[in-house]
Amino acid sequence: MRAGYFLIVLALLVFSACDGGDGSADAGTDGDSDTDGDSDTDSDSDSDSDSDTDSDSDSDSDGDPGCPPLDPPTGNIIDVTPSQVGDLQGIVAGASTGDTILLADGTYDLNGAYLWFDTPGVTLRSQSQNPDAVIIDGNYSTTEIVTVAASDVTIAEVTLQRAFTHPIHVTSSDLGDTANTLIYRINIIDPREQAIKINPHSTTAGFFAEDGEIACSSIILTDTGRPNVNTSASDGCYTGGVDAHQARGWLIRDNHIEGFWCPTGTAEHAVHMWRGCRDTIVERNVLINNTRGVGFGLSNSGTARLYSDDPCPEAGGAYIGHYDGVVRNNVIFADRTELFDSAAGFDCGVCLWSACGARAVHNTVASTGANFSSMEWRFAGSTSVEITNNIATHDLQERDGASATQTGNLEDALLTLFEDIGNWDLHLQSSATDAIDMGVAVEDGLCDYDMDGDPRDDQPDVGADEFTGS
Ligand SMILES: [Ca+2]
Ligand SMILES: [Ca+2]
Repeated sequence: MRAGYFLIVLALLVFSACDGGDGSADAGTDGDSDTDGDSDTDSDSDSDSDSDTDSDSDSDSDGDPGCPPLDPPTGNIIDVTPSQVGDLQGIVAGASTGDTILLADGTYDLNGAYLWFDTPGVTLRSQSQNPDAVIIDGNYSTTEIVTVAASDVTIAEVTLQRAFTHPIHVTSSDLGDTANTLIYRINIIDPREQAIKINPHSTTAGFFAEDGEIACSSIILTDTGRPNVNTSASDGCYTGGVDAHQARGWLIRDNHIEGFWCPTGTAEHAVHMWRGCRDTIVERNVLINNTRGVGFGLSNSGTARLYSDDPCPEAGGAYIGHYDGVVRNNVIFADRTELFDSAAGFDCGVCLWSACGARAVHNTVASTGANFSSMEWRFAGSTSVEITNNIATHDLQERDGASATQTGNLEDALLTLFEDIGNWDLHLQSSATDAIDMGVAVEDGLCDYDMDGDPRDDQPDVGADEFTGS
């Protein structure tokens, strides 16, 4: 069993145990969720992480590095215990490059304090390496729990819950880009707004948040947290998973993102890269019961980052929401009646709007209820994409004259192709002859491995799983 497989199965088991379509959408409507501080928690699933590591070590771009615990800290270590929570904001502000702030197990009630990282090369992580055991609680009074405004900052192996706005905000500064942020093996629970916001500090300075990684993390909006979502901002459901503006070179891999929908209004995507993002790789994520799965771009006009090397000349100057990038080996699944019955429903699995040169390869998009589209590409002129070897239980859909090259996809697939959808196991069954060996060969390096880290064979299977008979 490979690392990725183990991780996904474990995540599926844990998450299904706590939220497996039990129909309790109204469980949290009493609004008291912020009084106790723990109820939600559950989650974490991937925390275990099992160290398996193995990970096949290949150096290919899409090889699976797994989710092992972070390497031991080096350099200066600042030990902090929950009793020091009142000093934590100052400890972060005063940290020097190379420092690691090592949090002992327990709950850190910030109660309005915030952690602002404006010195490069500072790390915040748990001593135990157990993300479930270190809870940084914003109690819906802290706005942004963590702000990253300097390069080479790492946030790892902790839980961030109940931010009034964003649990993590990565932003450039007036001094320059914020590069190489690493967000690794964390839990984010019940953000009131988008869980991880990434954007420029200034619209005029020309500095951006670049080359970050979000990996092996769990980002969940629970039924308890959903009634607390900011409904006064755009679309009446101002929340989502990862929301990046004008960011280049981000890797978003091996995360579990779940529950981003509202009864009314439209939640932002589980992973949304737009306003001129570029070269994003989104791979091996499991996205469960969200209004929208992966989005590259959104509108066809507005403020967007431009690039001097003109990476999409074929658009002739049209507004571009996202340049290039790859969406591969993701599992996007919906099975909650409450989501289907919500105002926005399950809207789209992979949503490419004003996306120039995006490639969606070997994803599995499945749903037990109707959606608007499993995958869609929208807006003429600005959107030209490749849709290859995906499996979808519903439609792959062109909108508004967008252009796509479609090869090797299986559309309107039956749910019976999958191993155990009740437990969110979207591996192929041995009987899935509509899918096994039915894809087309793709170029080396584009998708050499599947969601488990299994190598693709000469006759690739459609979807995220290469069936190996296990
Ligand atoms: Ca095959
Ligand atoms: Ca496999």
